[in-house]
Amino acid sequence: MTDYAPTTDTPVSVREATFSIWKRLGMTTIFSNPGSTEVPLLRDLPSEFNFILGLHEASVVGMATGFALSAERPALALLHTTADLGNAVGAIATARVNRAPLVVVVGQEDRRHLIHQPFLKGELRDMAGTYPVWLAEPAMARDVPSLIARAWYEAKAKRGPALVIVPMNDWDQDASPNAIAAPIMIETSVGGSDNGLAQLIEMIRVSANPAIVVGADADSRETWETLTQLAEKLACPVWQEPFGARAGYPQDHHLFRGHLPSGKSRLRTTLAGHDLLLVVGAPAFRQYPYEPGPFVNDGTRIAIISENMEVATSSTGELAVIGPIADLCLRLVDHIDTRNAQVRKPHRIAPPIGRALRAGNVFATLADRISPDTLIIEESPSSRFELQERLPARHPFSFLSAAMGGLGFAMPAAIGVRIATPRRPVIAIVGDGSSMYSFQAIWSAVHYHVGVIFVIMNNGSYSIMDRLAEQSGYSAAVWPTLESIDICKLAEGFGCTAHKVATKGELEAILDRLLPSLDTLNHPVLLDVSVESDLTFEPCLSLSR
Ligand SMILES: Cc1ncc(C[n+]2csc(CCOP(=O)(O)OP(=O)(O)O)c2C)c(N)n1
Ligand SMILES: [Mg+2]
Repeated sequence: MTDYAPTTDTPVSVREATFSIWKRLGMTTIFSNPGSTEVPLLRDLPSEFNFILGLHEASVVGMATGFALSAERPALALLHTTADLGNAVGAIATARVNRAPLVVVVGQEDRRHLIHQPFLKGELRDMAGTYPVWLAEPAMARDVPSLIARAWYEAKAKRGPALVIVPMNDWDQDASPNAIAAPIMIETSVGGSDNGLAQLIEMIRVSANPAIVVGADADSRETWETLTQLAEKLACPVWQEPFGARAGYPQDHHLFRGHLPSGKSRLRTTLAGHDLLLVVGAPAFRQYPYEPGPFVNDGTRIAIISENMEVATSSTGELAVIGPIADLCLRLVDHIDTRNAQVRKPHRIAPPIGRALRAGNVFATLADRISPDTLIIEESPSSRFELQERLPARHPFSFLSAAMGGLGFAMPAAIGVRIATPRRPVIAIVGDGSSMYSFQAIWSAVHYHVGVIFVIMNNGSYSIMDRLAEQSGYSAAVWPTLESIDICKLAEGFGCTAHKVATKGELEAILDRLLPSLDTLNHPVLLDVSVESDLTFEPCLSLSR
């Protein structure tokens, strides 16, 4: 898939990986006025490259600008740290205003002694001001090839100079442990351009066993409809991205298989056997925590459909098509053949057994009672995966969570949703610890008569942090428990109706009382539900399928 094989044991240097990307992207003409920071890159330049020296940096960038405008594709300029970039700023500004796509690589001193302010160290990030359309500094050497590929896409899409700052010792580092975090090819499907669509159709046509991976950006009625048609026509399984903030597919549909694991080894196992992954409205792939190795096994091709440039350019895969998702999926449906479906029976997971109330019991009790259009806003860290399995999204916009993991979102967001759509049933499911970040939002709900139910999963602790501490070998967590907080009293202090719930019977009784008229509820209700911590927490384990 990439021009070098990131999964093999053969080390590939950052320099070699970058050369292969430049060749692939047609950037074999290098305009430069080099210095010492460029020597490691330019040593033994492969014969395919054409090096053009400019005697001042304005000439270097000026020539690259003319080249880009005439060739109608990004041109490559290579500059030498502060002095070069400083001299080139005027020409970079001109390139921006002339709408010339440029990839500008700026050399930096050796990373290993930047801390000691070495000779030639550049304060480069802000030097060209706001003239670059995009700028990146690699956190690690092996990120350089991915960022250079992304710079190409950004320069092309935004038609201006995209800068990448590269410390000189990065070029000889090993690039191989990571796949390139940019697709090999990006096509934009606007104004009737069908190039990307044609490639997608061909990738699907030759695949024997495709699967679809959906994400938050596919959460709309239109996209759900077209994706369902697409999956049914392909008779293929559909997975939801890990840590997605919204649901990209009806999760009660017979082809839905669940949420993908977020670690690479389990991701590979889950997706084994598929020769094509069509990733729609999601990055390929969001991960947590870090695990070495490739995302997928050899032989699995990846194509991405996205409306979001950043998601597309930072995904690993063979092809990304940027355009309106529902429209692209519909056009795929029109162009692909129907395959034979093997229908699997939906699998219902039994609630956990035992006397103490567990998160699984709370979600199973809710699942039996909520209407399909209920919006569940999730902020319950240690039980998120169980929640997603037991409370499948059945309507568009019926699952919502904070996309970047910051706590304090669910309670105010639930209130905002209900203010925007006053009869929409809204339930926020929030950890006891998480509830503290925005608890005062309850005051607004009380004051403005907003009918939201807050279900507080009270396990008396930062349970997920406790599990992570155990897994990291702490003898004991340094943070205390939260048992002393009386959540009901806090809510009542804000004037909110609140109930303590300790048993399944109590939970059923209160939900049976509240849920039938949730659409007309005109004040917030908080349920402080005592649950036992799940002592076997593992991120994104699929319970059901
Ligand atoms: C604003 C913010 N601060 C801190 C964190 C780190 N953090 C993630 S989960 C967590 C504990 C959550 O506890 P709780 O809501 O009780 O959920 P539980 O793990 O018990 O299910 C913390 C502090 C964060 N994600 N966001
Ligand atoms: Mg907790």
